[in-house]
Amino acid sequence: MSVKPVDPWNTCLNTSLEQEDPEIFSIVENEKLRQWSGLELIASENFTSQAVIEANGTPLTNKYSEGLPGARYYGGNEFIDELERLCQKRALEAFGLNPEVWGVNVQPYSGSTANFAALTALIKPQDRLMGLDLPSGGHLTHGYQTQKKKISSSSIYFTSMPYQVDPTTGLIDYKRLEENAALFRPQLLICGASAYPAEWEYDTLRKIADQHSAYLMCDMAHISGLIAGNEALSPFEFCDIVTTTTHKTLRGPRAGLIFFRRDKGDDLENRVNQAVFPSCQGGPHNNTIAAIAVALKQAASPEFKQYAKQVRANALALAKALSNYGYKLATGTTVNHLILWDLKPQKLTGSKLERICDMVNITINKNSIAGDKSAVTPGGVRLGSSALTSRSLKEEDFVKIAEFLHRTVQIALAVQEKSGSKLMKDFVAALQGNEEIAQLRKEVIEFARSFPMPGFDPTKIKATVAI
Ligand code: DSN
Repeated sequence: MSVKPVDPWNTCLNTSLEQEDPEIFSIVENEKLRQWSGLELIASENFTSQAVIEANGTPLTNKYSEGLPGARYYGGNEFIDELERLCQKRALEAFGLNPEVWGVNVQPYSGSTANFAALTALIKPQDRLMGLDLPSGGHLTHGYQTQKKKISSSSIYFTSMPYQVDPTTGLIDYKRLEENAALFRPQLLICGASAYPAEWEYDTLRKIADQHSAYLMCDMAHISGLIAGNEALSPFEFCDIVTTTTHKTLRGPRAGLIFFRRDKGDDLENRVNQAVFPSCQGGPHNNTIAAIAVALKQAASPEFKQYAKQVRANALALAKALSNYGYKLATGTTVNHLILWDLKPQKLTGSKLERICDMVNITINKNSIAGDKSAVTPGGVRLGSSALTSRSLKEEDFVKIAEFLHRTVQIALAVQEKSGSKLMKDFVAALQGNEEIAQLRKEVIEFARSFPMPGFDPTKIKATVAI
């Protein structure tokens, strides 16, 4: 069969990104070079697989499919239905769930939208919810507000009261939570966090929720890969709703999932599905759903269990090595993929360590430590092991990373001293031209580039910058 020629004004439709848009192409290539040449320690990030990246970049992006498999608003969805059903099946399998007890909506665009849809499904505007406070390691979407401002839609549209960690232990104060819940009488209790290096007492949380006939929701985004790999307790036995992103420890594309109980008798299935579409979203991103399905298949494999185990072993090795240098960690250790490093004893802010780490190609983020006076200048940083474990680093490599981090802190302290000021601008000015930083950066790049890169071939990068 012969195919008719392309209209001249349409030739752009079949041209490669490199030819069609060199500007965007080079940004992508430069970012690949950055990812390969640095140590990625942001606890919420990961390096996804080539298969996930391929699925994400498919013509499935062309299709509208509002509704659910078998009940769509537009035609032409026979393959999209097959895709979404397969993704749902794999999501349940990855977490060992019985399809008679649990169902899942795989359409949320990401974690924050999944959470807002879950709140929309579970409670009414102005109803009361309790989530872990952001300065205690909780997430914005679990009801965060400050003294002056309701920050998240979860505090704007609902009435929120946080629970917190005990600043001396770094662990959730469940007793105080129970007492406060007795006064606040929440209709929804949310567990899950962005920066909590300890396990959750799901049974205690269920008991507190039951005292108020409240729903219990878990946002397992940070640890969903560990749960799939049986390296963290599963929240499913105790919760009514479980949400997650798919791109953190789960190592998929950027998206979200909402699991709902089918056996509760109050139609959570319909309420969640309606909340996702039409209440909060429009058409699902089918290319992303394909990529989630690929990631979930990988997450159910025996190899992924080994990965999850190694993620924890690496985080623990880093925690021990930092402790051996005398540093203070929230809770003193970690049981998962992340470490919350309290820099207050060093009299260094998290912002300063983040900035200097950027200069030596170590990517971390500043983070509040319980008891911090200001969220703008948090007293610590958060480190995570999931991304570098995907690059095949092992415990001894994380000990080496602790050494790099220790050297960075020492340089930062010397520079802070020299600048004669605590101001960030003076610190940044004093960092310029520092030879120790240049030397450390060289060593970090060499070390980072000695490990494989998931998702793409680092020898084929066509960067337009030198790193
Ligand atoms: N930004 C993610 C995190 O760091 O935990 C979640 O929104």
